[in-house]
Amino acid sequence: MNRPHLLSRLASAARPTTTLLLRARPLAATTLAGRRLATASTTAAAPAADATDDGPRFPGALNSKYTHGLSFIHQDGVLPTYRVLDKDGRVVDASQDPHVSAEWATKVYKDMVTLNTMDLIMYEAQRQGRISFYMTNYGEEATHMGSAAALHPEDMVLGQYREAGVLLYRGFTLDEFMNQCYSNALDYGKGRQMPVHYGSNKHAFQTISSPLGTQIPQAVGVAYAFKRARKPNVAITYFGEGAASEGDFHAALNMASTTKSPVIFFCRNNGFAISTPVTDQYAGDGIAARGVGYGIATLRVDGNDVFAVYNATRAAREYALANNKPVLIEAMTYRVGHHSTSDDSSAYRSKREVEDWKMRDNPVVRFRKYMEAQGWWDQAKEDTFKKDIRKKVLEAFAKGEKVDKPAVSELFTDVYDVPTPKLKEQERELRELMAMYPQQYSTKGYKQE
Ligand SMILES: Cc1ncc(C[n+]2csc(CCOP(=O)(O)OP(=O)(O)O)c2C)c(N)n1
Ligand SMILES: [Mg+2]
Repeated sequence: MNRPHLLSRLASAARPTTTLLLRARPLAATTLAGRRLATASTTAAAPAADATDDGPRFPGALNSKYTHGLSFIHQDGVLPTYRVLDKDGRVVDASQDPHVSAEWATKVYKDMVTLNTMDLIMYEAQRQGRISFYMTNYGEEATHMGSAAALHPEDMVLGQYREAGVLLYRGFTLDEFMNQCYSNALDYGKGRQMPVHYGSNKHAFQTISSPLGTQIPQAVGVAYAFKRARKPNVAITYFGEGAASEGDFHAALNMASTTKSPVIFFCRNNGFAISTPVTDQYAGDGIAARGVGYGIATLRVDGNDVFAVYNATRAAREYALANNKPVLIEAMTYRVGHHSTSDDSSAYRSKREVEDWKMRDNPVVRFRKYMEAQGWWDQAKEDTFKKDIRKKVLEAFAKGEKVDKPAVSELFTDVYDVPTPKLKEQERELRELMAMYPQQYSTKGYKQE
């Protein structure tokens, strides 16, 4: 007997018009709007349904038919990974070429190199004790730039923490990055957040928060509000495959699916949740298979391929807006750096494995090869740009380090419109302590009141 394929079963159980898998097609702008997404393959046989019967009509599965075959559903396939560029930067199928301009490609490439440069310098700064914490983005650059380039500047971003490139693409300046990492008086968060917990109203980028997964249901709320206001924008939420183990992830997917909210769930599957490899995180087919289970259009994509991520996000955005529905993208990649400056990944994975990934599939190198083949980039441009951007990052770094820390009084502002009696009491107590122990509570380097 044929073993039913989980996805095919789910697909065939859905209404004929329901679309489960988002399959990429050529991206001519005219064909994108209102496109009907491809359905999951239904070639694998499901247990024979009784065609003579109308079906049980249970409200929980209205279109289900009776069957006389007793068989459990097993997953026996793995969802494919959509890609456009091969490892040498060549477009594999011309129909998928997004036909970008030299200007588009140059910005994307330069932003990826800028991100690498900033990561290198800030990581070292933490090692030298100049900032308290940092997280690098090595290996995941294409997921940032490819997705950011496909969004509208007013689409709301709700990130996890390893998506600095999205903010960079949107125009957050090096100074703004440094002010946040130095928790100085110019930081929009007034120094109250850990480094890399960026946020910017101007860039429609909600402030990062440390507890995993909280941004995922929040993004559904944003998308639902957009829909209610008839605002032609989506919310996009980024999260790691580790965060997808949180209850919030599941609640969010179901909420988005049932409220029909235009949200893009963008999972960066980089193989690890700190030290826990994916093999210990789940036994199913990654995160994509979960989207299908919640009735959400889903696509797995090569996260090291800027074009694949770009095409996927662009199609997802158009689909979400045209249909008022969520989309899930699982971008497959590899976390090349340590989890954060608090981690040493050599304790749980071999250095050799990391080196292999760097050599075998580096998203920045892959895109550079594409650029070079177009005649848009060469070694001389690379050398000049790298030198120039390093100088700019170091200048911003030196500038950010010199700015005073926020005034002490800012510790007590903003949460409440009018400070509560308890807060006032705490401030009074703090000031007493500062007066009593001026050495220990020096305000040198802090903005004076
Ligand atoms: C609710 C909660 N649980 C645990 C943590 C600790 N923690 C921080 S990051 C992380 C791993 C997340 O992995 P993943 O979502 O895959 O993102 P990645 O770091 O790989 O980008 C964990 C367990 C946390 N911040 N919040
Ligand atoms: Mg991860």
